[in-house]
Amino acid sequence: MLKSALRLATCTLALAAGTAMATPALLSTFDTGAEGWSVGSSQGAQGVTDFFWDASGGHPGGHVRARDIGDQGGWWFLSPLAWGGDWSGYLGGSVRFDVYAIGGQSQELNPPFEAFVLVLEDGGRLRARAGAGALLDQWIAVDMPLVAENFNLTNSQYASFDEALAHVVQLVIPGDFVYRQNDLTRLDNVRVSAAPVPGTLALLAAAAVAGLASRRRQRAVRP
Ligand SMILES: [Ca+2]
Repeated sequence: MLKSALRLATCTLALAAGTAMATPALLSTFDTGAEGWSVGSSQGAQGVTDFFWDASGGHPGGHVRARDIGDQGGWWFLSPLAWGGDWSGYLGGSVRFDVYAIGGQSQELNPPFEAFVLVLEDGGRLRARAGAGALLDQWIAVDMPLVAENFNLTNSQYASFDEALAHVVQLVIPGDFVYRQNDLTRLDNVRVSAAPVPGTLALLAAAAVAGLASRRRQRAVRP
């Protein structure tokens, strides 16, 4: 009896943990297409080429990829404009993506993968602060919490990170990682998630413990 009650409590806790996980609000796994993503560069259409959706070679399944044309400037992946809007609900959540930069003729001067940008309605930018340089020839998971200390607000009229987050136009993920190389870069599993609801897990865990105690009482009064 106690075993079954404990099992019930364990199930309830597992359910609670699942409930507390943030549901991805924006997600591209590229399993059936490019899902509205595109590319851009500092030289317009002259800086990037061969953008296409590949049904395999992702992490896993499909992914999108592109490469440099020239050796100057930079290029990047652009989210669908439908991803823009008020991101206030993602405050404390995170931006995640998997990126794979293929090393070619050079391994020099690798900027970090984490340096993605949120374009804002007033033309300003929220730039993710990044640390280490890129690691080439392997899938790298970037996971950046959407909190003020991780971003620089530039060229914007918005007073704070929180205010700027309410005016997002587009997510821009860099694709150019090696100076003066025709970078070939893959992108997969882009995910923008809200923070878990605080206290949900604790409340449901408390409910599970209360349920267990109640069953113990019921057992005690049985003949
Ligand atoms: Ca995929």
